[in-house]
Amino acid sequence: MHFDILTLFPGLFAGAFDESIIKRARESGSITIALHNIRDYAAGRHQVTDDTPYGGGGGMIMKPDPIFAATEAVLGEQATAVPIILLTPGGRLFRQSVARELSRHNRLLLICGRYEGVDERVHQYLATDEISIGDYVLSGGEIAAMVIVDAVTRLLPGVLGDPSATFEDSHAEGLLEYPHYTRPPTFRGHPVPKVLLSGHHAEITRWRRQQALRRTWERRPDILASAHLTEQDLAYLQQLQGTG
Ligand code: 6GU
Repeated sequence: MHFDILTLFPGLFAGAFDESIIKRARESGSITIALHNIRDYAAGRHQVTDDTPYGGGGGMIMKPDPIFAATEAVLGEQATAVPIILLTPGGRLFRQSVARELSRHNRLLLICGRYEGVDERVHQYLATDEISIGDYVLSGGEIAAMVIVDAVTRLLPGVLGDPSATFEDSHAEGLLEYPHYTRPPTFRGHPVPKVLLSGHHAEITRWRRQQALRRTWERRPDILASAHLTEQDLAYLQQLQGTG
């Protein structure tokens, strides 16, 4: 996977891509990342990238011409084949299913907008997709771009050592994750649940499933409806409703 990231603040990305899983994915060649400073594509001696909004009001708006020029220079011949994703609070919500969808491409171009706004011509005539990472306000799309690069990279073949790790993760299956424990068996008086020390694998599997169901029911009832549930899962949830 190749990521092109268009931003006014390439320095924000230092660090995020230089540690842990992303670092290893880059070293092994699973991904490549190219940062492009939009300012380099702005015309004139002052290389202006934003301007005041037509119609008045506060804030500065990112000008369309540097963003179009940067995109066209970066993509060249590939301009039609690569998703051009504008990171903006008005975009479709980023979720695991979107990460999975993006991971099927071999190249993505991410445009980091600033919160105050990007000229509408970029939304309408350049971007092929618009994504938001949640219902809160960020100063710009840079952190959203990091989130997308991370979530997509973990899905690429060979990036994580153990393929079962991605499958069992929260959200991958539509449920929150069950609780995890490691040594010591009792920490400050708080013991690890006995079943996990029992060696009964079937019971452990059942307990974990029930914990995942309970957590999801308690914390994210909104995602339960679209989870893949068995008859047994439904019976357990019925039981929870009764005792709840
Ligand atoms: Cl993609 N951009 C900004 N500025 N704020 C956001 C966002 C994006 N996603 C959530 N909040």
